Amino acid sequence: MSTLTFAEKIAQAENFLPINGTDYLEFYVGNAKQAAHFYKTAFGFQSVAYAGPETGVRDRSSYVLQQGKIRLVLTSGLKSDSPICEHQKKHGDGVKILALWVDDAEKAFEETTKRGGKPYLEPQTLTDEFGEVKMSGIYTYGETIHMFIERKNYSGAFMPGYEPWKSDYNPSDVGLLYVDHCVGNVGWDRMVPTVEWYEKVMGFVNILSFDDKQINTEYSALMSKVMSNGNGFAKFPINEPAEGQRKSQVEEYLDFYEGEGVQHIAVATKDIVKTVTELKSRGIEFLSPPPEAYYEMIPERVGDIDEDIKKLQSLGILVDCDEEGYLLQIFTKPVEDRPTLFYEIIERHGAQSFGAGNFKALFEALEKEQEKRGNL
Ligand code: TYF
Ligand code: FE
Repeated sequence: MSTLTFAEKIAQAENFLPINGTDYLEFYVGNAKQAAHFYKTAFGFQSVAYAGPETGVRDRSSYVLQQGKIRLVLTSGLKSDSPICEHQKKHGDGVKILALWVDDAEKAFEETTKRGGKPYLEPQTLTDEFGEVKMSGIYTYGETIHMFIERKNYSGAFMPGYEPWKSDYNPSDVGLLYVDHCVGNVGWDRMVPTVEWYEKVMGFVNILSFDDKQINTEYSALMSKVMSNGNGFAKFPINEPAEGQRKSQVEEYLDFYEGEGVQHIAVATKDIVKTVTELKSRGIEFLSPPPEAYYEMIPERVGDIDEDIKKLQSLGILVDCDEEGYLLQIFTKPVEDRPTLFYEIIERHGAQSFGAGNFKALFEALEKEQEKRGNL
């Protein structure tokens, strides 16, 4: 065990790219209109803004949704020759852009590209009557993009080009608050270069690592390293497949996404029991709960927790702890037909880790699903 606390590790990050948090996550999907309905109905997101032919944007439609600080943009291309449609054809629905809120989008672009970041979008200023938004972007793993968004005092719905989306259909939220972390799956032998890329290009630090010996029980083998920026507001764990008895879950992802990409988005709640109860009632499917014995072990493995263990068990919520506290987490099944993107719901009580104590229980449940798909 390392003697540094998470705060001490994070403080070692470089400071050339100050980040205030996640600005938005943009998905390229086959049918943004229906995807928006799903995220409203099932996940409780609220309608915020729209851009498309009706607002003068010819080649795409984008729906902006929000819950707490989490902002999603769901985008579809409108013609088969659109790069958005090409992306969707290859990868299926998936996360294209992890947008970070920065103070200076131009400096973010300069600092990262001079360290080797591959340009995606040169710095641009978008203006309308509500102010201006500056943005720039670079490639990270696969075809995934980090966009840098600077919005000093922009007062419009989302950004220039978008109009407020006033909908008569407004299902209630489910208590989701902010993006806790976004995990990327990379290919064989791509972990080290990707970690080095986050260190060199973004100034991030590696705060936690799991090698295949820790994660490879008899279950899906993988390696994982968590990268964080200097204030912990941007955390990107990176997974690489590892050789095991069975096909790695990361490899299954790579096969079906046809490349590297975002594996899961972890969203925080203050009341996981309430959030998960609500999500289930709206049709969100979660991985099957671990066996009874898992819950019997919690008092000795984790110690005292505020929640009723029976309640956690009835919902299949997992519990883990580290030196700084405990956390509660649960994972959805993939939210599309390809076994690619899924969600994690997480409630932290001090713990800054990612639930390594749950890997065995979690991967057993994951593997059950993988087996049903015939991909072991
Ligand atoms: O973000 C994490 O590292 C945890 C654990 O397929 C995890 O949520 C790792 C791999 C995976 C699912 C969860
Ligand atoms: Fe996670």
